[in-house]
Amino acid sequence: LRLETFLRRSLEKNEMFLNYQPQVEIDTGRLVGVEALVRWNHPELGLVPPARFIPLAEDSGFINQLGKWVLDEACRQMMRWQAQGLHVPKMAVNLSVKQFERGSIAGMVADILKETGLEPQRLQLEVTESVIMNTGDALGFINDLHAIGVGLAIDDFGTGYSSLAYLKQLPVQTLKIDRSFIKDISTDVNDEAIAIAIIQLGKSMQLSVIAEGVETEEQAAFLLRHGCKLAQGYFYSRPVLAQDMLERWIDH
Ligand code: G
Ligand code: G
Ligand code: MN
Ligand code: NA
Repeated sequence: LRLETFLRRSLEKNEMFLNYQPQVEIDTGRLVGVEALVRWNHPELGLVPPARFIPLAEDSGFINQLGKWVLDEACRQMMRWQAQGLHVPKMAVNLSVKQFERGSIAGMVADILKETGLEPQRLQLEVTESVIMNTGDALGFINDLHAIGVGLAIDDFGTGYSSLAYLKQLPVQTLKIDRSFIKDISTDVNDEAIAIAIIQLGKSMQLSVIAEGVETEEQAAFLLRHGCKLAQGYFYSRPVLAQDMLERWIDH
């Protein structure tokens, strides 16, 4: 309960900030985008992990305010990097199921894009399979988002229950292979089979596929060999501050 009280005041107290994790093209090492990941630094509690506060924010409804703040901050950061000479092609932002339950969020997203000046095609919204399957009118909301020109990615792909028939109807451009399948990719035959199946699925449905949680060169090589061109994970970079992005990626 104390945590919830603290959480409610976190935004006004400027305790939230964003980290950015690079997404790269495996064979060239080229930066193709970043994923924004929210962090909460409380003066007494220290860094509270998102796994603790995101569910709490979802239960209390605070996620709507927080989600809006994250989106706004992430879009503003794209414009700041641009002004500093760093072109980051795409910004990926996670959406929570609760942000859909309120009704169409396309209006909110459109307002933020307009205010910040970020081109819609440079924003990619990540939704998990379970969000899509468990939200009554997910297809409607996703179509609304598609209509304003933003990209959509299915996060943690392979862990939910999306039927392929349903997937076919969704205007998504990207599948993110869940990191649980990448972890033992070269030693566990089941994980290997799942990863390969997702890569093939992406190829046949003309979707781009990005592997999450890539930690080793072997994993990257395996993915590339099987036709997965994009990756994100500690092998390339941990989630970092905006300033670190600038130092590491400018002129690349
Ligand atoms: O770094 P990692 O510990 O950041 O993130 C843990 C979980 O928190 C992930 O499942 C991630 O999707 C989620 N998460 C991180 N940032 C956000 C955000 O801005 N919004 C939502 N809804 N989830 C987020
Ligand atoms: O659920 P989602 O994919 O949005 O969350 C991303 C989460 O994965 C974040 O917690 C992020 O810190 C974490 N992450 C990113 N790269 C790696 C990695 O290479 N290994 C592990 N174990 N976690 C990672
Ligand atoms: Mn994600
Ligand atoms: Na994920």
